[in-house]
Amino acid sequence: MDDTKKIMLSGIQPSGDLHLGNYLGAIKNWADRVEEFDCYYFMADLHTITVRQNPADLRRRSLEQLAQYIACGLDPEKNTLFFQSHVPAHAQLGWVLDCYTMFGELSRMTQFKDKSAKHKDNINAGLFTYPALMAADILLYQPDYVPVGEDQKQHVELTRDVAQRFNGIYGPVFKIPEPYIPKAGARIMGLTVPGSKMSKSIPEGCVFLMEKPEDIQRKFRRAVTDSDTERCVRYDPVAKPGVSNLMNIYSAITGRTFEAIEAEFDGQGYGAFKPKVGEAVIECLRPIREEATRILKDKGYLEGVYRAGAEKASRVANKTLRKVYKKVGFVQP
Ligand code: ATP
Ligand code: LTN
Repeated sequence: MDDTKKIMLSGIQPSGDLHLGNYLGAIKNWADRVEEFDCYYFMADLHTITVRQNPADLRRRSLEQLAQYIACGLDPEKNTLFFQSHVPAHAQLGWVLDCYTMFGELSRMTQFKDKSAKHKDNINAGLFTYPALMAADILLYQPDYVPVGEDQKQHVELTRDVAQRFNGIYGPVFKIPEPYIPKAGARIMGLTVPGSKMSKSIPEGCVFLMEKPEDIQRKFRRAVTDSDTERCVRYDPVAKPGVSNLMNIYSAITGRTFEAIEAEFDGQGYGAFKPKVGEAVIECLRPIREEATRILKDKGYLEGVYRAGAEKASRVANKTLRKVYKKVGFVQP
């Protein structure tokens, strides 16, 4: 490991199949920055049980997610890939940080408000204190950057506040991390409801990484466009949220600017544009799907990856945890 490299860390909950929003908002950026950073990416399985999960599905999805991380370009030789539950320091530091995170702060978290409205019959304590565990996930590795989609910015800001509070009491224990949010793709909206983010909870508007090409194309052909009379491809998220979202997807995949996309489809209607975006997405996801399917068959390989990942992650995480335990006054074992 090169100690001079900056550190990047992020995680995704294996609570559903990975989708285009996860890929463009988060994973693609992780894979793009591999050479520059020392990178840690994990499956946030501890977080998933804040919402009730079927155990067999959770286990299957967790392994699938690891295979998909690798297929998206996260080479396990260059990135530390692991399951959060395999590194006990997350839960251990999570508890400590629970005691340095305020009730009022947690009450303001948008994700808590959304999820408690969605799961009224299971508003458990873990759902509420989840951001303190996320702060622990991050701070254990002393990262410089946390690459996430726009919706997670609030949690990274809370992490910074908690780290500053802790450092204020005990001295400089934690590095203060920055959220790292992509310019294109930070907030992909649903194809059926362009007013809300693409999410597995609205599957008709959500494109999954492992989905068949014909299903992806069908979703794009049915994508909601706008009822304005102009009907031309122009970026205007307020007046034309549906088309602007498709442009955002196309831009994130092809690297083209909005002006270039407007020029490419000049004089053509939505009918020509939608399948073109569909095709670009299909071609982008095809190698990922094929590679993930191949990797998933090799359980021995996956096991090797996550064991080595947990070992490396534990070494780094335990170092921070020991420092924290000492600072707060626990007797050394
Ligand atoms: P849910 O479907 O329950 O809202 P999710 O699919 O958004 O969950 P998360 O685990 O919350 O999944 O997100 C994983 C990562 O993907 C986070 O960094 C998040 O910011 C990013 N992300 C999720 N959805 C989008 C989206 N629509 N656009 C851009 N980034 C996204
Ligand atoms: N809260 C995130 C997942 C997550 C995460 C993290 C992201 C858990 N721990 C640490 C970045 C860093 C989510 O729900 N998408």
